[in-house]
Amino acid sequence: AATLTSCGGSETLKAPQTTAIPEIPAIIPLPAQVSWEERAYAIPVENNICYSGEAQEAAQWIETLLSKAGFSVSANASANCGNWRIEQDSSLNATLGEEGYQLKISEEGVMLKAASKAGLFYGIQTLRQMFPAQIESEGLKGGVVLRHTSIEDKPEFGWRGTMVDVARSFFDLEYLKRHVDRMALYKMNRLHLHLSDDQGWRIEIKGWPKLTEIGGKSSVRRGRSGYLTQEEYKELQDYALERNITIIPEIDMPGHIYAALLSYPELNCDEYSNLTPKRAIPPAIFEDYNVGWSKFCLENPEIYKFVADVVEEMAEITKGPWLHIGGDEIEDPRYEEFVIKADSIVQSYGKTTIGWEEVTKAEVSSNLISQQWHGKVESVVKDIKVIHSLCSGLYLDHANEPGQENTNNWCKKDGVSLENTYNFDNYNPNVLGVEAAVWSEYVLTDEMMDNRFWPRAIAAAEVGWTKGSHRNYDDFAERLGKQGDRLRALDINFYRSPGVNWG
Ligand code: TNX
Repeated sequence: AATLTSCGGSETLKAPQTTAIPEIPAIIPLPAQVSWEERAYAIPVENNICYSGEAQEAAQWIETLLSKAGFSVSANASANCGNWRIEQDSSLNATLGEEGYQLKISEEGVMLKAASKAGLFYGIQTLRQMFPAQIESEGLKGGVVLRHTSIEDKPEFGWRGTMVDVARSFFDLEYLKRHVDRMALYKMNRLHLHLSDDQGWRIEIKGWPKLTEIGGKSSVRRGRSGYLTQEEYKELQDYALERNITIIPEIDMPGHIYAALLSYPELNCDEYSNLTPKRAIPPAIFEDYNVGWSKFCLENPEIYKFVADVVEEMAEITKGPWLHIGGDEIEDPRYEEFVIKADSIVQSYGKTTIGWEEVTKAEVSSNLISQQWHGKVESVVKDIKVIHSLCSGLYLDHANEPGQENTNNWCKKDGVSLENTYNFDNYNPNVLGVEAAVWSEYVLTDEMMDNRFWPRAIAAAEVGWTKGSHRNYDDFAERLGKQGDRLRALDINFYRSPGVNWG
């Protein structure tokens, strides 16, 4: 029990750790319900993790956390034996939902409960944010004190994503894993990869090898080329799934397709002659920025063989239920016919189609998901589900502040500020959630990609997780500033957004 605290600053009377009550932690995203008490729990030197149900993975994550913090740990598959108790119990679904959790810190230790692996994982991310930032880098030598608390938390939206454009400039497996780690810390759960575009093709397709042999070698001017092998894609996918993140692959069709046309000229109508501007023979790579000029030869039924082959291989290597067919920025009388056929091909391989909002001009299946980017398309299918990526708040290739170089500005001339991202509010029952996107025409290095995503993606994470009525920008900015140390410890090249005290 806590005993003496000295008033006179005597050297000999050292207050026991349990009396030092840590500051209220700045958790992001803000939990649904949380109460902090004026008491502290000092983690003992030796720890015993007990778990029940399917909580072994969660026990391992806690073990990792505790060892980074300098404690010794043992784990047991039995319910009630130690100071760390983790319980997976599917019947909690009724109260906590698929991704919710309950976390209690008291004099007995730490108790974490959830209906699923995902919920346990998120409880651990909350806990992780209560530990000092040094656990993210060099680690600690013990002495961690947690504040007593009782948290009951679950997300507002099931879709909390980011999109990385790996097509204009390539971002490799190693970077994407780091990106996944950062998303996980903020409880994001969907990673959309824009795998093909005019400037490059980034995923190995075994039946059409030139896609990567030729299309994988180009990029936007000064950008990076390359591609993911199917093995690398699967490795990333498993790494992400361990962190409750599902990969959504996008093959953008029937426009934004020049890298495939370059690799297989027969997919184009009459050699290259119908392309404007003409990309004539011998096939020249496209490293420019303009969009909306390339397309498949939509009169040629052969293109559907290509679509089916690519969709089949992507469906085979993808564990999540979704395939994204792109569908943006193209005018053609046969566009709608293409979208309907591509949607049914995707469904025939057992997946649900996602497309950029233009696809809903066509009479697509009602389970197709529309990803809105400018919110201007009047969908012909009623009650279609929507993912919000509205460019005015969620296109993070736009400048952090007016005048930032190497950014797009077509949606908002002055850029997309942290507050613009945070204040996104456009709920209706069809909204599945939000996705923050970075297009890579001008994003050529890992450091630049970091700078575009962070910290604005953290704002998007809170928008996806925390109810609108609980959110307040000033409060968010204050909590965010307190995470500055953690972002630095994680070696993230984040943009020091103005108005935030980064510490
Ligand atoms: C629009 S919005 C695009 C991309 C560009 C981006 C640049 C959408 C679905 N497509 O092709 O990279 O603008 O900001």
